[in-house]
Amino acid sequence: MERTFLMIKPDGVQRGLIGRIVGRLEDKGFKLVAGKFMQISDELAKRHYAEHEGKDFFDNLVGFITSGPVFAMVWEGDDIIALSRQVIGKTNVKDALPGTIRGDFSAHTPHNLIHGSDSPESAQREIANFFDDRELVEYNKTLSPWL
Ligand code: RTP
Ligand code: MG
Repeated sequence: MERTFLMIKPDGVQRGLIGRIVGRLEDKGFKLVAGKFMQISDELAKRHYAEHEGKDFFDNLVGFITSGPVFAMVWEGDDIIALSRQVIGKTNVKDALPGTIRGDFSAHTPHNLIHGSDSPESAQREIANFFDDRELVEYNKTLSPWL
């Protein structure tokens, strides 16, 4: 079982899409492990997006992600890192297919509604950036994961 860090960005919060985006993740069958509605500091934003430091869009990206509250989450499932990025859709809205969160709800890059970790290393780092271990809830889903 794999874990990933998913975060509804300020545009998703402002547009009132938290419920529908979380619903897509629940519909897929992923298991929610942690969730936190919060305002990201400048320092946390820079740490979260450290891989993009030095790129021309970095300052805009930090400004965007700190422009309002976000809904940070940890989810669990088999191959969830790759699978959740499929559910999310491509970074550029022109490439994000209908049926994906970005394809269905976003019309403007880089305001693409939700972040998803891109590798096990990123997931581990990003989860640790946002959550203490004791905030990750251990429980069994009553149904088998494939139901
Ligand atoms: P994310 O990290 O947010 O899940 O998105 P991603 O993996 O699909 O895309 P990534 O390459 O990691 O880029 C992070 C976020 O930066 C913004 N961005 N702007 N050229 C640009 O202006 C540009 N490129 C990327 C997007 O918000 C993207 O999601
Ligand atoms: Mg990324």
